[in-house]
Amino acid sequence: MNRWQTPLHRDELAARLIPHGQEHLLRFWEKLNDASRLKLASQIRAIDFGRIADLFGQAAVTQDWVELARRAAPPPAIRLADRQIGGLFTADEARERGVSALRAGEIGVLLTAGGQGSRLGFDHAKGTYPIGPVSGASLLQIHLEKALAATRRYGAAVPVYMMTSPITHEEQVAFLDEQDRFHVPEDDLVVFCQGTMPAVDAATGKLLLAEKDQLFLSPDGHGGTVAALANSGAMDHMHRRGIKHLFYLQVDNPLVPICDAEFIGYHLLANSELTSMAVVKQGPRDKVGNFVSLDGRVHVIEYSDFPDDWAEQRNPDGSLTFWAGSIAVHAFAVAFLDRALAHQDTLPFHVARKKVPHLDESGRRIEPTKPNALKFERFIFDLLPHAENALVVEYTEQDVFAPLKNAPGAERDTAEYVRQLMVDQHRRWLTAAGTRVADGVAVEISPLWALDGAGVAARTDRPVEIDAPTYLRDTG
Ligand code: UD2
Repeated sequence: MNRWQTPLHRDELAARLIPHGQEHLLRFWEKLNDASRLKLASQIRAIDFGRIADLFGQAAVTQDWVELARRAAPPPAIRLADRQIGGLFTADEARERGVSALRAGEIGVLLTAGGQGSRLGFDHAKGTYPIGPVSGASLLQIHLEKALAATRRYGAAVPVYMMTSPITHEEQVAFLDEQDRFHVPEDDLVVFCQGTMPAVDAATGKLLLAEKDQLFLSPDGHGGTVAALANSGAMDHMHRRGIKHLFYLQVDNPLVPICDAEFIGYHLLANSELTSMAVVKQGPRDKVGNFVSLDGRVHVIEYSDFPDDWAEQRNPDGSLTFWAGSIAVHAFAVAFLDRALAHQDTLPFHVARKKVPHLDESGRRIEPTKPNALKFERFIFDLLPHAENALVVEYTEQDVFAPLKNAPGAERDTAEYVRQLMVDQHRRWLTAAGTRVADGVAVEISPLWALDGAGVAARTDRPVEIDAPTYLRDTG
């Protein structure tokens, strides 16, 4: 008899569960084979039941966002208009500073790619979505080619730290292998998986079983990146490679100007530990987080938590007082992440009510029709109030933000919307450089052909005229 079959082993698990009222997790134990018992036991052992009980207890005490929002002011920011008139630092100074850090090999990329395309009706890891308007290139290809293009431009490697989730990890690793990791050198792409949190019944706080041998677990939010960087060894890799700052993005937005030298430059010149890219919200209810300043610290208040009357406030010129929308692009000082890790509980958990399918007492699968469970997630932007000299830098939305989030038919953020914004951007770059692009013709530029408008202008082999759908890329 191996040790997993001994009654003692069941007792040991029960002893862990009973004090927290979670012994129902062993309800099907007698029916499980060895492998299933092993699986369930290791999941139970990984859970801090005391913490889950605390989170369930706190879930009823909701954060008073209204009170917080009323104390908030717009965040410290480098606005586009300031940059035109010189401001704190000029755009040229910032670009120069950013370029020198890139040339010194101090910058890495942190890409969170744990999400699935379920909201899009795409049953795969979102990063594998073929978004390229002409090429059909995946989101991952576009991001990795940008990092590779930055490596070539600045003559120093820009390693990419890519976070997957348990549901998307194997698929994305296989996808990258099939595509020869888009030619990113072995030591310049570190793929690591984020952690999970159990879901609990919203009424009782009891953990839910997805299968007889399997807890219902879901990704712990993009705030889980910090712990996952450390647990996976990615943090050590960064230290070994001398990476001092990370350019952070989420996989769903192919317009992100990865390693934009000007953005990195502001972050460095301001001695900021965490700098965020912002766009001017088009309307008060835009579905982006709001950057605000509260008691001298920068915070993000999610769109769903921002009270309407406060979001609708306007300046005398008619512009929104709370103008700064978060597009989930940041620069982090690695030393700041080290400090955050030393205080593991820096990031709070947010509670979301969701529909979670599970097994009932008799082992029957329940597919709830309304939210029945609580899920717990950490958000990366909750690090902002802990950062010294945190800063927001304004960019023009059409240059930096086209996230793929919605299925066809939605007003924005659909595949069609994202492709149109990509084509518009590439057309603007070509037209500014002197190429004539016929009306209505789709044109797409591979980041390895040109990383940005300056890259397009520098191409001496740029076509004079484009009158059919074209994908500009290096074939050599
Ligand atoms: C996020 C921001 C919102 C705004 C918007 C911009 C939150 C809570 N809100 O809204 O303020 O900036 O993005 O696009 O973040 N991810 C993981 N693991 C996780 C959860 C998320 O890797 O556990 C990644 C995932 O790849 C996804 C991305 O983060 O693409 C964004 O997550 P989301 O789609 O849940 O966030 P959303 O659109 O509600």
